[in-house]
Amino acid sequence: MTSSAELCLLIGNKNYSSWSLRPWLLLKQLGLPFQEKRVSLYQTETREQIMRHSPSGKVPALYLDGQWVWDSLAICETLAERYPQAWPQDAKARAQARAIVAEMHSGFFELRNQMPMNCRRRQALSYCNEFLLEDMRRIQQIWQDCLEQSAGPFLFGDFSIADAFYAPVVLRFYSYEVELDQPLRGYMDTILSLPALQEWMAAAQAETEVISAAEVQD
Ligand SMILES: N[C@@H](CCC(=O)N[C@@H](CS)C(=O)NCC(=O)O)C(=O)O
Repeated sequence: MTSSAELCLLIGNKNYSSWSLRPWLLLKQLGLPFQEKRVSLYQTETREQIMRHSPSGKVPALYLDGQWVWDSLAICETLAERYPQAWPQDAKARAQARAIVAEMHSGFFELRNQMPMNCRRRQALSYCNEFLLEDMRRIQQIWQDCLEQSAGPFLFGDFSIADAFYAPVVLRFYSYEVELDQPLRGYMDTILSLPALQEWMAAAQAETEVISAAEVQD
């Protein structure tokens, strides 16, 4: 087991950094105390600050057991080796969770481009093209299937890495005022009411940097 005192998570702006939110939320839900090091993204000095810890030049990165691990999925998998409750315990559910996490990690480009995370936003898009609608449809199908199988309240019953990966989508749907029916609305409420997520959103509200949607690489 890792001594939690050694954990340090490098993150970007809470308002914009959807990748940072994933391991941050997982650490919180696992109940692991950790230090937080925040860099302000897309500034002149940003790359140099990140490169001190994360050779990819991207956040998030986690320091544990004397080494830095970068990339949100690699961080969550590394934590799951030590805290197996991070994945569903049933092997079939775990395989499905890994599949939908991989789908999130490597896809949904229209959603990322057209609905970048912005916790402070509260405004619907004026227009959605068919590609964005397709991403949104697929995500809703994923949530529907998982919640039907698990009966909730999280995608696989208990909170898992899958929820950490889809939490930024919940925030996007909330910010861009996407209306959903039950049980998806209930799932959004479950995520949005997590004390940790409330803490993240409050910190995002308090941030002062403003980054244009075109600059954010989500
Ligand atoms: N696949 C990476 C993506 C990380 C990523 O793109 N992070 C963005 C911020 S949310 C970043 O660090 N951008 C800084 C830059 O490109 O200069 C992960 O999962 O961690």
